[in-house]
Amino acid sequence: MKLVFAIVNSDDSQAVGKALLKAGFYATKLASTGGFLSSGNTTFLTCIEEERIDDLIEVIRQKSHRRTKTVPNSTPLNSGVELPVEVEVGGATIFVTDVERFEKL
Ligand code: 2BA
Ligand code: 2BA
Repeated sequence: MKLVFAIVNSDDSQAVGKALLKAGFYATKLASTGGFLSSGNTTFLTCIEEERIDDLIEVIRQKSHRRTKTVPNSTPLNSGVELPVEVEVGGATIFVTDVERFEKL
């Protein structure tokens, strides 16, 4: 078994959650916060058989979209003016780890 962590933009998390359920995946949703933008995102944890990982990632890919966010620039110009910068965020950031043991009691 593998544990998939999928960090999804908050704007996509409802669509991702629905699609996972529709495709028969079990998941746990955690409310999380991006360290850089300090804005909310959603982390889906799914424990699944290794051979189903690609199907899971495909479902998440279809519902997650890349978008740009404008954020204040922490390094002001010589003039002291702080020009906002654009940062590209999402679709989803996914990590897969091994699971030593999986039980439902
Ligand atoms: P945030 O940390 O809020 O990052 C939002 C976006 O800001 C990132 O989008 C990336 O484009 C940019 N960014 C983040 N850290 C940066 C840095 N140190 N220098 C320059 N730009 C930076 P994504 O890469 O799509 O990441 C979206 C969210 O996924 C992140 O939100 C974070 O919560 C998570 N994430 C991404 N990569 C991760 C990693 N290697 N480990 C843990 N969490 C990660
Ligand atoms: P359980 O299987 O006992 O799961 C209880 C909670 O444990 C789940 O809450 C979820 O948060 C977590 N969980 C279970 N299996 C997981 C896994 N493989 N990976 C990550 N987290 C896992 P809910 O999602 O609210 O589900 C409540 C109950 O609804 C489940 O009880 C199960 O009986 C049923 N269920 C959930 N997803 C289903 C699905 N895709 N198809 C059919 N039944 C589902």
